[in-house]
Amino acid sequence: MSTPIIVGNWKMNGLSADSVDRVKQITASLAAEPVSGVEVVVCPPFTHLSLVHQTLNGSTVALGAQDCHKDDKGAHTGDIAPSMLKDVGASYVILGHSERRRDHGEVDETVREKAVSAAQAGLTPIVCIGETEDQRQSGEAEDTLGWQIKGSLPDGFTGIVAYEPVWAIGTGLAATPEDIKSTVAFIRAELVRQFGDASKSLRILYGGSVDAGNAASILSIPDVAGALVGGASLKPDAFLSIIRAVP
Ligand code: G2H
Repeated sequence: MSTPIIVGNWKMNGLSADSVDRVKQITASLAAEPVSGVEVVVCPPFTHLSLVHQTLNGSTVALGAQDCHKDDKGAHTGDIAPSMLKDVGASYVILGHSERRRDHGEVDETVREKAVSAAQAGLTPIVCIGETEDQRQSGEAEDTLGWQIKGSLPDGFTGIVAYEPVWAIGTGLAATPEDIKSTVAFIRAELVRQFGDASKSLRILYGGSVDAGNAASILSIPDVAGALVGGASLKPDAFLSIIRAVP
């Protein structure tokens, strides 16, 4: 069985001192009461990456970024290359989050190109997929996920897939364990159908309003290998409770 992973997506929140303070609280708690068999990743805003990396200072907590460009250099004003993330100590990068698809018009093809470049730079891509409320209501959730898997994941993908139903993100209304179980089973079947048996070992995370109260029930769902946590990852106590809820 693959190692569960809890990823904190801090999104566009706080200043550098807030990120440093947060990571100090997380690492101090994990040093005092270590957890075994769980990977922990924090994904601060770009401008905090280097400082957070210095603050992690050899801790077991890994560093991730929230996006990268599809190219590794060139005339792309305001963008960040995968190798630049690697250079400041990142090991993971979140790609295709619905907020980037919404705010920056990212489409599956872009996400796939980014996943290729990220992996070439030595980063582990965490590729997000998920249906909107409209797609869910009109019975198109599975078709949407199928197309996103086909479009966003490159052949030979060895990263992580995060199932994040858009209607559950930041709403406080996580999907029910029953819904997550059946959708993750669909995603697994679709991965195997499209990419073959090698994709049986890919980790599938759930994201969308995971908090200290619902983490244990979500993380015990078969084939859910962890969580991508937004709002609750900004509160060290809540994030630590989620980490400690991994069965
Ligand atoms: C979904 C999630 C983190 P939240 O975006 O990726 O955010 O936990 O706040 O719903």
